[in-house]
Amino acid sequence: MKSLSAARLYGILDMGYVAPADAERVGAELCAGGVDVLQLRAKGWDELAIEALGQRIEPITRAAGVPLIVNDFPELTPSIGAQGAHIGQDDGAVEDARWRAGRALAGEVPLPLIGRSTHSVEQAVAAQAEGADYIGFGPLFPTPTKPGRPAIGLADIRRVHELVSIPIFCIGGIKLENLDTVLDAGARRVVIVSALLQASDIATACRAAKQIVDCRTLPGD
Ligand code: 3NM
Repeated sequence: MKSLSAARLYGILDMGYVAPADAERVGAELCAGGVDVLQLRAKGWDELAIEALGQRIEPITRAAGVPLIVNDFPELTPSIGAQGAHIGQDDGAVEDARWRAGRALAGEVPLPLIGRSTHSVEQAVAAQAEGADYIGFGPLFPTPTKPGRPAIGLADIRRVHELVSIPIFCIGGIKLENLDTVLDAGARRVVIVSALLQASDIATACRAAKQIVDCRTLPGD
């Protein structure tokens, strides 16, 4: 299984962009294209439907050695067989999410990973302090994938990397066209959603993004 600490490109199977019948194909294309982590995000879906979808996707991520992260519903982590869950600012404490994601299994399997969305340097520092395994940091640019959330721009990327040592995945409006700019601003890890899911060839777009991010990675980074 790929490790979170080595992850550079985080993909999201966002069901706002994917027809349910295409979920396995799109998940497989993202994995084939080289995502290092895959999140299942199905806003507005009920928990039972997300569980069933997750159970369809998990064999694909497992075969690819890609950690699978469930958005919003930590308690679905064990029944899906996912590696962890992602929560937002309003979703309670990280430790609570980890407990719901299967703390009872501690000692038998690795503890579930818990990621937190952060939208400022202060929130990023707080997420690390409360034990998050990684954070999202954004949205850097306005994005149709999370409408209504103000963009935070690129100015704080260097500072957040100085203050936070857990993996930081910059997110929001990142595309192949602005990826170099984002990396120039100090990002080392990125999440790309619509620019991959709306590409005419998802795996090829993914490989191109992965190559750009990987070739900026310094030895020991
Ligand atoms: N979370 P795209 S931005 C799911 O800032 C999500 O917390 C964000 O999608 C945050 O790559 C975002 O299409 C959407 O802009 C990212």
